Amino acid sequence: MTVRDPKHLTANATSLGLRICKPQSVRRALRVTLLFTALTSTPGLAEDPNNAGAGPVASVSMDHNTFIPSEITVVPGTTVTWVNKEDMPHTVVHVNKGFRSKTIVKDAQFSFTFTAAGDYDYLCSIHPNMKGKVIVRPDAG
Ligand SMILES: [Cu+2]
Repeated sequence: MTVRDPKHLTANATSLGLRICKPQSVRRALRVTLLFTALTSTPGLAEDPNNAGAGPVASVSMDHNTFIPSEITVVPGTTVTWVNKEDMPHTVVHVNKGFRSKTIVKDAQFSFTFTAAGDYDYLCSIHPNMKGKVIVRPDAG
């Protein structure tokens, strides 16, 4: 055997390894996604609308391309529910990526429970001029 042959084999093994590795990471990503789906659909978690009565609640309407009220102040642990009142579809997207709704059609809603104090600026990704803010403060209310 010449020196060149093992090198050649190594190169083959590497490309083979990459080929094997790729589906594995896809499978792992899928498993993580499934786990995440299972967790978020577990009753009792914040995003479950059935859990809305467990803590303080607040609601924001979406109408006339506006979040109403555009700014609300709540205590930590409050579940805020956005309800779309008009035919125009909207989304609720936190600018710092803490939460993000799917497209909310008329009469549909999205909820998020705010556990940490802070200012949460959000907008509608379909109409970026449509903005709102949730202020979470322990001394609110
Ligand atoms: Cu919108």
